[in-house]
Amino acid sequence: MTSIDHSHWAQYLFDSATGAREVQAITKQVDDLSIDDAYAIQAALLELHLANGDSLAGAKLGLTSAAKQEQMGVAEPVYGWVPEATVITDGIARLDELIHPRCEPEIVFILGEDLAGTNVTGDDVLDATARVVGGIEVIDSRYEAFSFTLTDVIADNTSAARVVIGDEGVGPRDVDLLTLGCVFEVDGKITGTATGAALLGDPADCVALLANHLGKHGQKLEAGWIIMAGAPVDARPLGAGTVATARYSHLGSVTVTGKD
Ligand code: OOG
Ligand code: MG
Repeated sequence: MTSIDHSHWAQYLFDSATGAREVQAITKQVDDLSIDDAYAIQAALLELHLANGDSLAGAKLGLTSAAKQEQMGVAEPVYGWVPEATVITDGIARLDELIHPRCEPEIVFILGEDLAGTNVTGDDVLDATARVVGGIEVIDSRYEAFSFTLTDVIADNTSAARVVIGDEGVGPRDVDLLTLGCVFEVDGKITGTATGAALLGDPADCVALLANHLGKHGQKLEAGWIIMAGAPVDARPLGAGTVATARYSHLGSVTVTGKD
């Protein structure tokens, strides 16, 4: 790790998110931001949210599909946190609290048991999962023009901003997660279709990657947490009046509406 001031950049991103004001990417100001530095900033950012009264609802992956990797120009999965205050229960994303939000479908694992260690497999994930539900994530990069490098987006908690979790769900072994279908519809137009296999071949393997990433840092995924496996299709802008619906083959439908 370098001499980068992690708490400074965490505060920078915290202020950007809470003030809904975009900021310049860190790598435009710092030459040598390593992946370890970026996760250290992310950890310090989470601490700021927790110190501000938030709690932890779960964790997430990003950039686990070819569609997303190509859209964002970053070719590696990333890991982040889901603070409780980002979980919205009325399906409304308030745009005055956000910068330039986009929405994307998510396959969400609700854990019934902890997942710890560094050798977690997709099978272990299915064993530890209570239910799989559909969701929509609202992402909102804190960076200008929604543009970033790998380490910028890691530091920025992988653009996490809001999430809507569906209330229909299935047991993890009651469906084939590889052929689970998702149709993403924005303002009545289908903008993307995919199956679960779009997520690095298997959504459960994605969650295993996240568990192993945390395991390396002495952390674990915890029972009761929600885990987003990553969007299987492109994210779309969420503006005032935008209505986005993700329709899943076995998980019902989830809708988010953008409101001024
Ligand atoms: C990074 C977050 C990606 C996903 O599901 O791929 C993500 C971004 O696209 O801003 O959450
Ligand atoms: Mg996502």
